[in-house]
Amino acid sequence: MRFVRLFCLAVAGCCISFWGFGASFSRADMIIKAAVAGNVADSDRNGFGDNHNPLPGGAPLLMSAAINESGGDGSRGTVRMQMEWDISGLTPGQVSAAFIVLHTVKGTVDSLDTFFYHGTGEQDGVLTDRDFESPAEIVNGARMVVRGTTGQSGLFQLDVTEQLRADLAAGRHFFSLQGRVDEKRSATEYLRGLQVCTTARRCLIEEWQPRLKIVTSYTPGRYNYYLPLYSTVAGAWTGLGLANRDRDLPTSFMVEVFSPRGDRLDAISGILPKRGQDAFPVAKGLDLTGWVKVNSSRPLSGLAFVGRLQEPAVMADIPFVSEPQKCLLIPHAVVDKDWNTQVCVCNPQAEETWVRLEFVNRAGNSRGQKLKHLPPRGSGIFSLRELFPELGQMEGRIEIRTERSDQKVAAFAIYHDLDGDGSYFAGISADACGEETALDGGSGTDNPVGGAE
Ligand SMILES: [Ca+2]
Ligand SMILES: [Ca+2]
Repeated sequence: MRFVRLFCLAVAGCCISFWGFGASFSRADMIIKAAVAGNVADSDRNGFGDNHNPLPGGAPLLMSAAINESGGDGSRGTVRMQMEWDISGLTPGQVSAAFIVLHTVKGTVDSLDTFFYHGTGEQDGVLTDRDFESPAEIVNGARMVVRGTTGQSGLFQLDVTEQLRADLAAGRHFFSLQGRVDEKRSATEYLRGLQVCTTARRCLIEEWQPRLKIVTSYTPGRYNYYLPLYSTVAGAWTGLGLANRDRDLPTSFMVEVFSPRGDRLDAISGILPKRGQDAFPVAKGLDLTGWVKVNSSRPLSGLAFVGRLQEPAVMADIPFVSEPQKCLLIPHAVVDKDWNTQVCVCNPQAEETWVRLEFVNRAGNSRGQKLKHLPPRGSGIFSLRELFPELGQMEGRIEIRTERSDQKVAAFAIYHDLDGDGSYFAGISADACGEETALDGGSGTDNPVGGAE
């Protein structure tokens, strides 16, 4: 019996028309293009810069941090990517969140992770040799890994809210960031990280130059909602739809996109008119998965669509979770030769948590349980096939419980076929467990809730 097949949505046309809603009147980000972004290098290994890209100029179009490089200006010895933005028009109060957006292009020899440092160089909007050596602090959690095939372009974003606020408070006029690979890695071998577009004039697409994206002046509201899953990995896309439930007042909103490790990767803010609605993609181009938090000043109704454009095109909807729970129930879970179930759990709290995933068969008997760690503001996707390999075939339900009774999580499951072409793909919402509902007097009511911050 495969009743869930009825829920399958294999509608490419629907996915495409969704993008028609992408141009929105309401979202309010400020974009500052880099004053300069290019390579600076130390060719004689004395710790001081001695060559740099001749920017502003027509070339080079791409930069990358490297060691033991041999080449022209900016490409000899130990090479760092130096980026500077003019922030003289900003005040600290304007910055609710700030992200650096880098357009990447995978080169043939790219292999190393790139790390990012803040406060580097002479902060003057000009690329000079001395930009190489100034003291700098590493931006925690910012690690650009090499993805994709040669020539493939992508996006990398990092949260620099704290760093930008500190610079503005100190009265700085330029914000600077430096990309470096592990410079102790090898004494002789040429190794480099992922390529990033520079500010060279010949760069045909201006949006590909490094940008500082700022969410301005957002005042957090009292309503929080959670989407336990988004994905933009391997051709997947995620779109978010929001509706203001208030018939009399507009609402402000902020959408925050988190990685499974708990790093905030993006934020989008905006205003919805009374009875208004908006829809837009999240994490577009980031090639990542994770979870989403939505905050608003008035109550919202909303959902996400996650899908895949390549054939077979598939789509599933993910409802908003307004109240995280300490016990959640996935009412249908199957693992066999034809089917798999993946459970997505997010931890909206600022502290780590442990969750116990228990498989209960159709007769109501526990068949096994596994304990999984979720970092602060992190999430996990657990394939039941991989989580319970010892059980082989499974049919029943999954219960998810936090180990500590004061901690709460949100969850969602994806149920998909393995034997066919992958077009059977359904989302399954997690319900509060029965005992939870009884204790808490029901779920799905309007928050504010206590589970978030
Ligand atoms: Ca030198
Ligand atoms: Ca400089």
